[in-house]
Parts: sequence; C-alpha cells; structure tokens
Amino acid sequence: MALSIADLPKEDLFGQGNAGCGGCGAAIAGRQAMKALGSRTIITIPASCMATMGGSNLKTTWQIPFYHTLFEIAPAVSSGIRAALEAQGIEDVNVVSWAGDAGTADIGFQSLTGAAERNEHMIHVCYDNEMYMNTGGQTGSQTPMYAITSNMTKGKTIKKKNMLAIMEAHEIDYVASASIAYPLDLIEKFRKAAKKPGFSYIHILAPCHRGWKIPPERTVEFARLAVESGLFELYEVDEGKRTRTFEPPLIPVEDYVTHQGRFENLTQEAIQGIQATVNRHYGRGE
Ligand SMILES: Cc1ncc(C[n+]2csc(CCOP(=O)(O)OP(=O)(O)O)c2C)c(N)n1
Repeated sequence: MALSIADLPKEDLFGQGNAGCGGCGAAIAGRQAMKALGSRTIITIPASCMATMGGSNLKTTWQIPFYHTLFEIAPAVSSGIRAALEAQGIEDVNVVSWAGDAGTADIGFQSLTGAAERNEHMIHVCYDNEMYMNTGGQTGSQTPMYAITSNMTKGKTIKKKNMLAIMEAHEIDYVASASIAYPLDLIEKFRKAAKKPGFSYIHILAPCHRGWKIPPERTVEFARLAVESGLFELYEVDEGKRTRTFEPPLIPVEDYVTHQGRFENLTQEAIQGIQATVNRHYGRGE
C-alpha cells in the first residue's frame, strides 16, 4: 500500500530551532529524510550550510549523533563509523553521510567514489542547491548552465555534471533522485536505501532561495516546477533496475526558469535549447 502522511512518525529528529534561513530547502530535506531514517542513525556532514545550521558542540539541531567532518571526507568518516559498529556487533544503525553538492560532486568526490567502490554499508545524500552557498554562492559542477552565481556574474557557460549517472556507474545497491516537493516519494526512497546491505546514493533537489534569487516562501514551489518541467527527473535505480517514480506533466521549462533571478540573463534561444533537451529525454516530438 502507498505511503501516506498519516503513516509517518510524529517526532522530528531534525529541524526545530535550526540556524538555517527561513525557507531553506536543505533543512526541509533533512526533516523529511529523518522521518524515514529514525533515531538509530549516525550522520556525518562536511563543511556546508547544513553543518553550520545543525549546530556545534553541545547544541545540535539533530536529535541523533551528528559528526561535522572536514569537507573532503564525510563518506570516509561514515565508512569508519560503520567499521566500528561492525566490530561491536551493532547492526541496527543507519550510517549516513549528508553533503551539499560541492561536498558530494566536487571537493568531496574522491571519498565518495572510494566508499561507493568498496560498497560500504551506508547512504550518501547529496542535497543539491546547485551552488556553494555556505561561502557565498559560488559556481560548482552542479550549477546549471546559464545560472548567475557570485563568481560567474554573466552566468555559467558549461553544463551541470550528471552525478546520478556517475553514481549509477558504480553499480551500487541503490541510486535515487528526490525533491523536497515530493516528500512521500523522498521518504519511500530513504526507507528502501536503509534496507540495503551496501551503498546507496540519494540526490535531493533542495533549492536555496538566496542563491536562486526567489522568494523564500516559494522554495518548495520551485522544487516542484523543476520536476514538473522534466528538468529534474524523479527516478531510482534499484539493484540495477531503473524506474521513473513520477511521470511529469512536462510543463514548459520557461515556467521554471523565469521568476528565478539567477536566470535573468537567459535568452529565448537558450530557453528553447533547454526545452529541446528535455523533449529529447522524454521522447517528445519536437
Ligand atoms: C578543503 C576546504 N575547502 C574549502 C572550504 C570552504 N567551504 C566551506 S563550505 C563550502 C561550500 C559548500 O558548498 P556545498 O557543499 O554545495 O554546500 P552548501 O554550502 O551549498 O550547503 C566551502 C567552499 C573548506 N571548508 N574546506
């Protein structure tokens, strides 16, 4: 039977009193994921907004053990935590590394690919706000083409690197994309990942209103428009089997990119180019 909101635990293991901006997409992702992971979870977080907003020393927003790691090493630290649990015969704990797009796809990539290759018993989460937000919104490999950032003020000139495809190529137990606008889909995917004996990777689109230059109260709405337009596909690769988990209505990509300040330089020609790429991906006639 399909999961419903009523089935979810009432307790919030992350979220209350966090130091994030109002309307922070990453904080919403954390709150949703913890509904699936539960209290028997240890989380490692490298340098990022999420590490900062989670607190430090004795005051953390996480109601579970939370380890703030160096930028490059969250999956390596999680691997060590899993080894320590195994040495003690403890089997009922989820071990999670939770990083931003830079901590996943750029500066944290070497430890991620190593842990995935070893098929460590853990979940790596990328919350993707498509910029380096904690240091002022710089461009990274997950920034989409044309987006204006603090260091590319005319817009990025190269494409977003496809991290989901890269992780799929590791042939790990489970790979999934998720969006904070589809909480039940997201929670279902975390539940599946938590049951796997090896490595899982979940990539969550979590808009940042500061970087995207959108009103804070519209964070979830833009996370939804990204999916509805087909630009961010919701799918999973479970033991090698690929399934789309939501069929998007394919609204025009223009409805997603306009009203985001970061795309204010986008030309009609560029929008048509993006639309053609989406159409091709979904096999829609051009
Ligand atoms: C080795 C290293 N390089 C750079 C930094 C500075 N730094 C801290 S957080 C951050 C950006 C993190 O971006 P991302 O992982 O996308 O997470 P977000 O801040 O967007 O939540 C950078 C560059 C650092 N702490 N360590």
